[in-house]
Amino acid sequence: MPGLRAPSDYSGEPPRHPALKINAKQPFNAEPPRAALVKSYVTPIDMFYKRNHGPVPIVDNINSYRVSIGGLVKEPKQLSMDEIRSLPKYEVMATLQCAGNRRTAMSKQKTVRGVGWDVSAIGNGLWGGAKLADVLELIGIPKLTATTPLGAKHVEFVSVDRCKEENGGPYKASIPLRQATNPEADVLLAYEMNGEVLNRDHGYPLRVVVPGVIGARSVKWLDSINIVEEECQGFFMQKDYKMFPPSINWDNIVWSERRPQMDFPVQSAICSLEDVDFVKQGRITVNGYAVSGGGRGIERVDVSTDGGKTWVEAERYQRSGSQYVPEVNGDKWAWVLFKVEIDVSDRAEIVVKAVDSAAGVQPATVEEIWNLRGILNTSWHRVRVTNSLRAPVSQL
Ligand SMILES: Nc1nc2c(c(=O)[nH]1)N[C@H]1C(S)=C(S)[C@@H](COP(=O)(O)O)O[C@H]1N2
Ligand SMILES: [Mo]
Repeated sequence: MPGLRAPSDYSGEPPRHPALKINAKQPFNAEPPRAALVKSYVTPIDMFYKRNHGPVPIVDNINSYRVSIGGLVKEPKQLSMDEIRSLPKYEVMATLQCAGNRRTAMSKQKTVRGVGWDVSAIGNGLWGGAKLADVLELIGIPKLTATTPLGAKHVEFVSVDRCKEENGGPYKASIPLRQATNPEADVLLAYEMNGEVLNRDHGYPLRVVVPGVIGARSVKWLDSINIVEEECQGFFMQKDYKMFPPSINWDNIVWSERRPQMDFPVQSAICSLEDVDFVKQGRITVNGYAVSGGGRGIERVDVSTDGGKTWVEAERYQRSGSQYVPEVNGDKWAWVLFKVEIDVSDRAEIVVKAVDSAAGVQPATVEEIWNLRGILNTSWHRVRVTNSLRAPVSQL
């Protein structure tokens, strides 16, 4: 019996929390309600967004599961779960964000292609597993040092799930070898999430977690790892998840002109309010998240109640009990939650924007970053509130 296999239909899908908002059933794509995200710094597993491209793979016998490591290596190897578990275990707090997070808002500007997500295609997890750098060392690939040549090799991750985009072939992606062999990049082969055995939706028995990088590169249900000369040629690296300028449409697109998106830029969203919400006049608390890619911290979160003319700074926090100082005591791959008390009068447009530790800021509007695949909508997040039930929503 094979260790890990892909079913050809959706009859064997795992159970899921009924509160998830389903954006597509087959393959299963769902996100929690916004308000659920800010209830805790670490996102509960059942409230973590699920982004699949095919039926969820099945493990018949975990003892026969092996991950193959091959490609440009002297001695290809097959590792069992026991062998991976015998390597030092690391726990990395990292936020996973789908590049399509907030796509629905981008499609209001002009139609884009892809699953429609609200602001919750994101979650913060505590991932437990072996460092990829340690695994690669087992097959004779040394860790990154100052003298490592700038070689252009890549590490490709291949799953077993059947995706229509790959013509029924498996999901795959790659990262540069320099990142894979750098222990400080914290790339994991994770077998635990939030202290529990990884569940099926999130990649059981083994997934890659590439912190600070769009979720698409964190391959689930890992089957093989290949050292390759060029970056992975799969659909999701070459014909998807690339950031094009607003002028590019489906008639003039040349996919090879742009590189696959890796790090994600600074992002934030309000989670305690829906896009249009009725609130009592007076003081309210606004909560949400802010995060940046590449290990950059969140330097500031600004909130406005007048559509962006004036701003107040929100309080940022990660784990409770200690003050968050980016690059000093923060979880560098994780989001910060923010909280601010504001006064709302009759009606207001509440806006949030974050600033990362490289002074990266979010664009004010969607126009300037609109792209046909609808990725990386990091425009200021705006919600409108009113306390007058008589005001028609269209007039807000
Ligand atoms: N094998 C496999 N890995 C995958 C995917 C997939 O469909 N198949 N989806 C990717 C995308 S686009 C995202 S955003 C994340 C989602 O991870 P999650 O479902 O654990 O939240 O997994 C990535 N890894
Ligand atoms: Mo994604």
